[in-house]
Amino acid sequence: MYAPSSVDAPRIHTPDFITESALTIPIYGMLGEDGRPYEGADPSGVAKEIVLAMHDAAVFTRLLDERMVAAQRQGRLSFYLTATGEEAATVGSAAGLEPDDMILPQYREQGALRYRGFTAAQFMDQLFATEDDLGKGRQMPVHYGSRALSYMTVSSPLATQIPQAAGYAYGQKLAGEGRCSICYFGEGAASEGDFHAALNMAAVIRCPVIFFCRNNGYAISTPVSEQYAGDGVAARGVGYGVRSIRVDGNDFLAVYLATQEARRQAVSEGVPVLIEAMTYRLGAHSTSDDPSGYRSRKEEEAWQRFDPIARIRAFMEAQGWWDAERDEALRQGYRDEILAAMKTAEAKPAPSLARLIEDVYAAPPWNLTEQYEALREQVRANPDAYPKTAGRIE
Ligand SMILES: Cc1ncc(C[n+]2csc(CCOP(=O)(O)OP(=O)(O)O)c2C)c(N)n1
Ligand SMILES: [Mg+2]
Repeated sequence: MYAPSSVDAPRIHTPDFITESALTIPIYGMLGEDGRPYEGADPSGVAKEIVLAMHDAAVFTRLLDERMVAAQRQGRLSFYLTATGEEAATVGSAAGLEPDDMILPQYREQGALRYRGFTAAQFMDQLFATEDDLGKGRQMPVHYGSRALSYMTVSSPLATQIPQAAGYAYGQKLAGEGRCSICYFGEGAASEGDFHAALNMAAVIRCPVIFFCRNNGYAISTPVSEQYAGDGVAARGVGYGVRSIRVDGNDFLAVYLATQEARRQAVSEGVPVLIEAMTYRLGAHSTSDDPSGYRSRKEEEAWQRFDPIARIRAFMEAQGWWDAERDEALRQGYRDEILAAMKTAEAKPAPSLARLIEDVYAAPPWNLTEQYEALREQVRANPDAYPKTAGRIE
């Protein structure tokens, strides 16, 4: 690498610009569409238990998403956001980490959280804002967080987590913990200034962070063709001096192996690494969105055949690891567990109203206390408008 002033840089004598297509990054893939390893791709480094664990977490996530969209349609839940089609990207990457590595999510990474062991009950306590919600009911649905599972709470403003991840990883390096952080974000969030600041900072001060981009084709209704003209997000990493790879985001094995290797390099060399996982958001952006207004059925159907869960199933079948009875029992068990957890959460009390102003300050300052008292009076005076909270005033 040459500094601009380097006397060693080779000289050219015609004004040859580097073309915008000079860097066309290939895609790292292990499994073809049919679930068979590509010729020359060796899947033997991925243990059967890991494949099963990834598959199971992805199936749980898919079923959870289906059930919660239905619950939103039934008016039981205000909002939900599915990860359908992106399970290999989130679950596969979580599997490639160590359990103590910090995850800084965007919001569509419930698969990673599930892989770490978040239970159906914990999902429901957050979604329904019960008194057992780890976030004390203060966030809108899908803003999960878990200290025990090293999963930073989701932030709604896009790209918040990207510079935070660089800083967090730098702290881990200074503490000599031998850990790294992973930061998930969409290709849309990579248009935010914070993405650029984070990559530059991480490269210059050498932070052991994995920048994991889920390139799912859309930022709500804006397709990637209207988002950037360069070679995606991986090419930007190279520009900042961050080693970068593009992977097939619907291939569990490739995502797992790439993340494992990224982790090894990040921790052993103390450097950032960027992974761009090419995938497709099969569902709507959220339950507030209707994709039929901006993309065709044909396009969606074309992507169905890359479904990551179908592909890992085909791989398992080819390995002789598939057990139809186990699969049926697994799915039925998850469905029952999710439904039961939802019913339990719906019947649980809301957190006490006072939880609203805790945790930011050691003791709530006068202005928060004043606002709390006004709110308390409002709830007291209109109990019918706040049926869950009315009985939860201290
Ligand atoms: C700073 C900011 N701007 C806009 C929004 C509204 N918004 C929420 S999600 C989203 C699209 C993000 O797309 P992408 O990063 O590709 O993630 P994906 O939803 O595709 O997973 C937008 C514009 C926001 N939350 N924060
Ligand atoms: Mg996107």
